Amino acid sequence: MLKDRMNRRCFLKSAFAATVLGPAVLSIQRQAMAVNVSNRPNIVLIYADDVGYGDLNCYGADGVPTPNVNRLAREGLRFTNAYASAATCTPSRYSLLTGQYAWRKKGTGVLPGNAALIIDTNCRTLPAMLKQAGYTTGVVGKWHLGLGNDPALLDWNADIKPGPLEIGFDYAYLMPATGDRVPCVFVENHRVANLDPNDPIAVSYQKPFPDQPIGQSHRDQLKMDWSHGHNQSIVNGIGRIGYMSGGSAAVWKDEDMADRFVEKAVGFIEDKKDKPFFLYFATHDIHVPRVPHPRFVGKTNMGPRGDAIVQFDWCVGQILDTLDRLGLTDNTLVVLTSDNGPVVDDGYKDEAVERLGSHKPGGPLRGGKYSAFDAGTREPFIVRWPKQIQPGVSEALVSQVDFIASVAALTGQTLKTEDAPDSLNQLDALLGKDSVGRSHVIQQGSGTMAVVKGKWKYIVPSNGPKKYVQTNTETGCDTEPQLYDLRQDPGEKNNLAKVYPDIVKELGTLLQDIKQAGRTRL
Ligand code: NG6
Ligand code: CA
Repeated sequence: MLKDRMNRRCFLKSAFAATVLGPAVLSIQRQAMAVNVSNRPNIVLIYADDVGYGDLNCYGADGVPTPNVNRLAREGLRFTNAYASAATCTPSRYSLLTGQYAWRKKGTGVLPGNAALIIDTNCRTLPAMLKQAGYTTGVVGKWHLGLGNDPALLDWNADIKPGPLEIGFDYAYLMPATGDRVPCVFVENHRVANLDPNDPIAVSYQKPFPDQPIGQSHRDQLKMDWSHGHNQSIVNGIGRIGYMSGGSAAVWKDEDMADRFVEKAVGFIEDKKDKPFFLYFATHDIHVPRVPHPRFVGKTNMGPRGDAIVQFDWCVGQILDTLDRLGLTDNTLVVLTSDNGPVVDDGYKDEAVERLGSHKPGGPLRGGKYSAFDAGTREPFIVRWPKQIQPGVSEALVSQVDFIASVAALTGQTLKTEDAPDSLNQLDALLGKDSVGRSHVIQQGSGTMAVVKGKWKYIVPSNGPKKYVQTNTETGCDTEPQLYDLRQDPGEKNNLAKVYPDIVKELGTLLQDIKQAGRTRL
């Protein structure tokens, strides 16, 4: 302990502290000047799945009508340099809720559907902190952070814990992992919803259940065929990752999932509206399998992927309409963003590739989901709070990992050193009062990492494959160092590493220092 403290003191004195931690020190000062607590807004965080930088109308997509997201952008602040922490789901969500970069903790990669909870129940998470600030906290939608203590002991027919209720949420209605992973049931608080005790659920990620048809051998039974993976249990006519049996009454219908989540989210807002509330609304859209409700089918020319974007937009509209109806709009902070960048073929034959046309899911950016190139983690990001935020566009550099420190400042909570170690108070940036934001941000791709500082982006050399052939993703991996000028070259085409070796060195050292420090915020 003492040694740790002394190390920290030495560390503080280093040149690194002056250059890198400068903004962090500032952020602590700002935190001390917390906004008037009596002004606490409700907070709704709409977290899309796999929506890319170029997938929404207000970010340049013209083949997809997204009037509700457009409304949010018109009435709020639309960011052009906002990042998820990672290019896949679990690590981004882990960082969002804990304020710690996921790469600091082992076991935070994409989780199977029966994984144990990866967030320490002693951690002061975003919901735990907001609960202390007097908020009622709820999560509806995709979880993908594990449940229970031990996959071998997890019983889907009994109380399922620890989970969201043990890390600070008062209410939870969850898809446990992903739409393409078993178990395909919703968990409400500690229990599988609608479970018939006479038809118990069993889950395995090792072996199929006897006599059960699986996607690998029974393709003729599938209503949507797989292109890679997704060939294990067949649920609702769709091959999944993992095996499950039983629980027929509880098994979801993919077509109804958006309606179910909206119903639960709206119900939460209606029930909790008299006190400040925090709703984390994590949609399944537009992750695979993309099976929107029939009323959205054909709303675009892009097939299920485009139609799923329209369904996502409808969900956003339902939340905004509910806030209007209840007179909550003015004093509710709504944040809309996505967990990682876009992917077109993520394992099902849903015509996403064939019908993409001129649509660019990553907009002008290179790469996509899984990638250390910018499309992997640069996300649509819109913040609306009519009472406090002037509508417009912000180029400030912000990261989802900052959400907890920023909201702590907003609600008058002080973070301790051990809380949310990588989260910086960017409240001023989120409210449009600071157009700069962070000095740097770290991006976690699937095979390598990158750091953005000002206009520069450095990708660490690695031996990973340059391309994931099945998803057609450029990963950003290369054995050579890569340096891009994001301002001149947002598509990361022109590697300047050999031209500016000093900048390569500086950013490499910055990344190393942040890794070694174990934290970003002082
Ligand atoms: C991959 C899946 C992909 C998706 C991803 C996680 C296969 C072949 N691919 O392993 O379909 O589920 O994991 O996506 O199984 S995420 O958005 O939840 O991170
Ligand atoms: Ca995702």
